Parts: sequence; C-alpha cells; structure tokens
Amino acid sequence: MKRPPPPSRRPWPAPNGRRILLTGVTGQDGSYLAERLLAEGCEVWGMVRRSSSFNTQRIDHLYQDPHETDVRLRLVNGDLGDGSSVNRILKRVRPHEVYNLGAQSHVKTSFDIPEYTADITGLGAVRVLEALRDLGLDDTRFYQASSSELYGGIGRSPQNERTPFHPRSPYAAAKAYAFHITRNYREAWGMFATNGILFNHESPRRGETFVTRKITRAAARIARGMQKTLYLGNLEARRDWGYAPDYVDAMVRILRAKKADDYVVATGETHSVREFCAAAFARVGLPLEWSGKGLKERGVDARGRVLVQIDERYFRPSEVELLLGDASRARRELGWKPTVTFRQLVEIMVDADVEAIGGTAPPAAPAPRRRAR
Ligand code: NAP
Ligand code: F7E
Repeated sequence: MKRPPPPSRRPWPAPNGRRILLTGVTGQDGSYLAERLLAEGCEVWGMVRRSSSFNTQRIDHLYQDPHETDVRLRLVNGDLGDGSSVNRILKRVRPHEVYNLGAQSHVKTSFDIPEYTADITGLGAVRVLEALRDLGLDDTRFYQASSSELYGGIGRSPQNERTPFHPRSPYAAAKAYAFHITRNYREAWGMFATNGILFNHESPRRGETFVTRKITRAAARIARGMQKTLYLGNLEARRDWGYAPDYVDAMVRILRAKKADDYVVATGETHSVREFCAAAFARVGLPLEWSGKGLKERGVDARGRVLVQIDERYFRPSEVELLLGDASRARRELGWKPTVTFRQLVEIMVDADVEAIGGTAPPAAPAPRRRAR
C-alpha cells in the first residue's frame, strides 16, 4: 500500500506573498473572491475561457483600474475541458492556492447538456488536481466549489457534513464526482484538498437565469413599465439562500484552516421561491396576492394586474424540493457566520436592479399580503 507523502514543512507564505489561481474568475463568486484576495495583497491569476462576446464584465474594474488595488488581476486563457491548458497555466503560475470555481453551473441546463456538464463540472476538478500532482506542486492548497445540490433528494434536513448525498441532476452528479475526487487526492496523496459544500448564495452579480436574479430583475423592470409579466417554474421549491460575499469569505477560511477538510456553508434558514418573489415585488411597491393552484397560480398586484405566472418550461425533470443547511461546524471551527439576512439579501438585489435601469432604490415597502392558499 502506498503511503501518503509527509506534509510539507515549508512555511506558509503571508497573504501578500501568495500567488493564487482562480478558475471561474468571471463568475459571481470568482469576481468577489478576486476582489477580496487582491485587497489582501495577494497576486491573483484568473483563468478565462474564450467566448464570442464579452464575459469579463464582473471583473473589468479589477484589471482596468490600477487605483483599485496595488496588485492587479492577471488573466490567462484556458478551459477546464482542456487538460493541456490547465497544466500550462499551473506550470506558469505555480500558485500557493487554487480555487476551482469554474463549472457549467446551471442545474436546469445540465439536463440538456449532461455530458458537457460532466466534463467541465466533474472532470475539470481532476484535471486541476492531477496537474498539481504531476508538476510536484503538492504544497498548493486546493479548494473545490462543492454544492448543496449534492444532497438533492435526500429528504432529510437540515443537511450537514454527515448527511448522505442524493444527486438529482447531471450537474449534481458531476459535482459528486468532483467532491469525491478532491477528498481522494487528500487521502491518497496527502494534498491539502478541501471541499466547501456551499448552499445557494446570491448577489447583484448573480447570473440572470438563476431564480433570485430573474425575479429581482423582473420586479425592477415591471415596476418601471419595461416588462409585463414574470414567468416562473416551481414556486414551492425551498432554498437556503445567503449572500455571495459572505460565502467567499467562508471559502478563504476553509482553504486557510489548519487541516484540510470539507465544510457546509449555509444560513440555516429556508424560504420558498414564492416567498422570495413576494419579498422582491413588495420591495418595489407591488405587493402580490396569490391565487389559483399549480400551473394556474398567479401573482396579482393591488390593481388586479397579473404580474407572475407559471410556465412549465421552467420545471425540472427531477426537482430538489428542500435545501436547508446546518453550518455549525464552519461556525465552530472556522469562526464563520452569515452577516446578511434573507430580507436584506432581497433588498440588496432588488435595489441594485432598480439602480441598474436608472431608478432609485425604493423606500421600505409594506409587508407582502398573505397568500390566498
Ligand atoms: P457562475 O457565475 O455560473 O460562474 C461559473 C464560472 O465558471 C464562470 O466564470 C464561467 O466562465 C466558468 N466556466 C464555465 N465553463 C468553463 C470552462 N469550460 N472552463 C473554465 N471556466 C468555465 O457560478 P458561481 O455562482 O460563481 O459559482 C461558482 C462555483 O460554485 C461553481 O462551480 C458553482 O457550480 C459552485 N456553486 C455555486 C453556488 C451558488 O449558489 N452560486 C452554490 C454551490 C456551488 P464564463 O463567464 O465564461 O461563463
Ligand atoms: O433554482 C426553482 C428551481 O436555478 C432554484 C446554482 O448556483 O444553486 C444553484 O442551483 C430553485 C429551483 O438554482 C424558476 O426549480 C422556479 O428549485 O436559482 P436556481 P439551483 O438550481 O438551486 C446551487 C447550490 C448550485 O450549486 C448551482 O450551481 O428555483 N425555479 N422557477 C426556478 N429556477 C430558475 N432558474 N428559473 C425559474 O424560472
């Protein structure tokens, strides 16, 4: 039996001496994490993939404005589907830390492109880990962006580090592979390889096709007369929604912990899509009354206008009905806790979307009216 190599005795560099590589730097989390690490004085490198249109909007301010931070973000071309590019980038950067945030991250889309999702979201992780091993970068710390989707259909809550997995989508199945291979590189090769099992986290930088941002953007646009109706899928689904910058802080704590391990990161509160929607519309001064059932359910404003309707195209072949995390271990061992409540999260996102279309943030709106059923 092969023994894992002994842990390195080399001193861990101070933050401002650290070189860090992020995959997924153009995404919601990557952009907040890059900001955070640059502010610490780290040398931050981001892998960017080729796109036919601009895909760096979330990080433009980090590499265009030299006054923002003294060390600027460096971008390198690569793709998690291309092992040679992963290898070449790691060889060039020789990072102290790698955060693997890159993924085909949309659950519904993963049912349409399961093979691609497995390749990028699943095998992408082993490409990075194996390149680190091949290059002898066994001191490099590795963070894998694992997900509460791993619990999927487990039907038991709250979910913590001991809860078994039950993936309910090609995305979740790919993330399960990435989770286990990360743990395996820790056990087999003694690498400092960690998993953050993060529950849903949102922000004004959230992609527009995820449900929270779809709702806050629509609420802002409907209030401004730019859109008539918002079409949604399953309003009953419940998620444990937190604020992305808080979750990026948890990632850093996980990677800088004394021991490599896996941690759940969550708020410990769960809300339905309907509740999120009600809170968002109330924030723009359009409290909703709900009527009808199933596909016929509607969200109606005080003037009788139907603002929210159901469209079955947004239902998933297999749904994750309830996620609720128990992050007590992260709180105890890493000193992490969320700083933004559900209501504050909704307000931050709605206000940003109102501002983005040239409006002003609304004053506190009255509480939403009770549901009809
Ligand atoms: P996101 O906004 O969708 O960002 C995904 C990132 O991955 C983008 O930078 C994207 O690049 C990049 N990417 C996609 N395909 C790639 C490829 N083939 N090669 C290299 N990069 C590729 O996701 P996020 O919300 O920031 O989430 C970050 C990570 O955490 C993801 O792995 C996600 O699955 C996971 N996660 C997210 C949550 C959450 O609630 N946000 C919870 C748990 C886990 P483009 O900009 O070019 O598309
Ligand atoms: O869906 C329901 C939908 O797409 C949330 C990713 O970051 O978090 C995210 O995955 C819920 C689901 O996020 C619509 O059926 C209703 O139950 O915003 P979502 P997600 O699937 O939870 C996890 C933790 C990740 O790891 C993922 O990368 O909302 N829902 N109506 C809808 N969802 C969408 N997208 N659009 C709708 O119209």
